[in-house]
Amino acid sequence: MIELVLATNNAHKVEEIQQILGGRFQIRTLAEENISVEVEETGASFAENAIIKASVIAKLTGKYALSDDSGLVVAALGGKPGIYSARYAGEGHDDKANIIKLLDDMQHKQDRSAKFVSAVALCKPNGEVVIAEGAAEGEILREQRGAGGFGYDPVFFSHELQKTFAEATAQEKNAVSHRKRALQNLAAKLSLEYS
Ligand code: ITT
Repeated sequence: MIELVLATNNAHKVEEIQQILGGRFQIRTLAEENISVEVEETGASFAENAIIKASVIAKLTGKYALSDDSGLVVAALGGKPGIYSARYAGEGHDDKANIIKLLDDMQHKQDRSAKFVSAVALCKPNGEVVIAEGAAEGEILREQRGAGGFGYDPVFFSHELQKTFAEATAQEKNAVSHRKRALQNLAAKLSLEYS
């Protein structure tokens, strides 16, 4: 079975990706690889950042590396927080502060539409990269609902699930999420390549 290193420091992403990929790969985390790096996300898009993260980890490990760069794209905010979703309220990964800032910025907005976007990159040991994207449509609520998930999940009302991602079970979220769709699109690209 192919060893696949997940190029992320976000434990929630590890959990979701593991569930979505099932037992098809021998998944390794950065901790299991004894790697402790915070790769600087200098790209101008989700895809560019995903490529940067996967490439660094493939190089460090000599193995296949899979990364996810994701975020919330809000129409009424001109696409913000976008690639800056993790640090919307300032440096660090304070989900609570990010949600408070988002609700504050959206207070007087009528158009509540938003989407989660994920770009996933698979970097092969030879440095070759395959990239794919996925999205999930919904809207931003005026208050938080639910205790599951992570990040902006409590304020993201999924059109498909008719509840927030934080009210959904992990299985429900993983069936329609941006991350699931990106990984599905990646799998389709890879099977084309190997067919
Ligand atoms: P790595 O770069 O180490 O993978 P990170 O958390 O810094 O971890 P990103 O730079 O891709 O990852 O930032 C993504 C942010 O977007 C994340 O911290 C959340 O705030 C938000 N986000 C992405 N996917 C999400 C999801 O499924 N549910 C809720 N929020 C999500």
